[in-house]
Amino acid sequence: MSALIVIDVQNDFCPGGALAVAEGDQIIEGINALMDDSEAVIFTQDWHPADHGSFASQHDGKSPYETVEMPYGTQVLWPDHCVIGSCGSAFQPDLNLNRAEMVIRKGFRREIDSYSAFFENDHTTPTGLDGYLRTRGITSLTLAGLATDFCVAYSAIDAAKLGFEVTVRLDLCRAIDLDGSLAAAKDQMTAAGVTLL
Ligand code: VGL
Ligand code: ZN
Repeated sequence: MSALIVIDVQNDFCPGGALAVAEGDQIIEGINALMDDSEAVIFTQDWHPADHGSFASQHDGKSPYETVEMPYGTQVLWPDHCVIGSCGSAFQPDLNLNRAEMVIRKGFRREIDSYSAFFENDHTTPTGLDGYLRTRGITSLTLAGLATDFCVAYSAIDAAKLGFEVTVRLDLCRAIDLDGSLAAAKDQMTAAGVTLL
C-alpha cells in the first residue's frame, strides 16, 4: 500500500508568511489533484511553541539564517514561524484537507527542532509516523510540499533509511535554498535511494 505525505503546506511557508518559500502556493493545485490518485493521504504540520529554540528571536544577538550549536548539532535559526495555534501555522486554505487521514505535528518541543516527519533533529526522537505507516501496511511513499531542501528532504532521507520506497515529486515542492542547500539536498536524497521526479 502507498501513501502521499504532504509536508508543511502552511500559511507561514507560502507567500506573505513568516518564512515564505518562493512560489510555495503554486504547488497546491497539483497536490490536491495528486490526492485523487493516492491510496492514503497524510499531512505534516510544523508546530512550534512561541519560544522555540529554532527561532532567532530566542538567541541574543542572532539573526535569522545564522546558525547555533545545539546539543544535537548545528541548527539554522529561523524567523518565528508556525507558532502553535497561530494563523501562520494553519494549512494554506486552498489545500484540500478532506483526505487527511492523519496529521503529524512536529517541532512542538522547545529545545529541539524537527524537520523530518519521522525523527526530530537529534535523528533519534521519533514522531511516531514510522509505527503508524507500518501498522497500516504502507510501504511506498510519495512526498510533496515545503520546503524541498529542509522538511521534505529530511523526511525523504529518513523514510528511505527506514526501508520505505520513496519518491519525491520535485515539481510539487518548492525550496528555501540557503547557500546551495537545494543542490545538496537533492544529492543527499539521491544517495539515500530516493527517486526524484
Ligand atoms: C521548515 C524550516 C523551519 C520546513 C520548517 O518545513 O521545511 N523549514 N521549519
Ligand atoms: Zn519550523
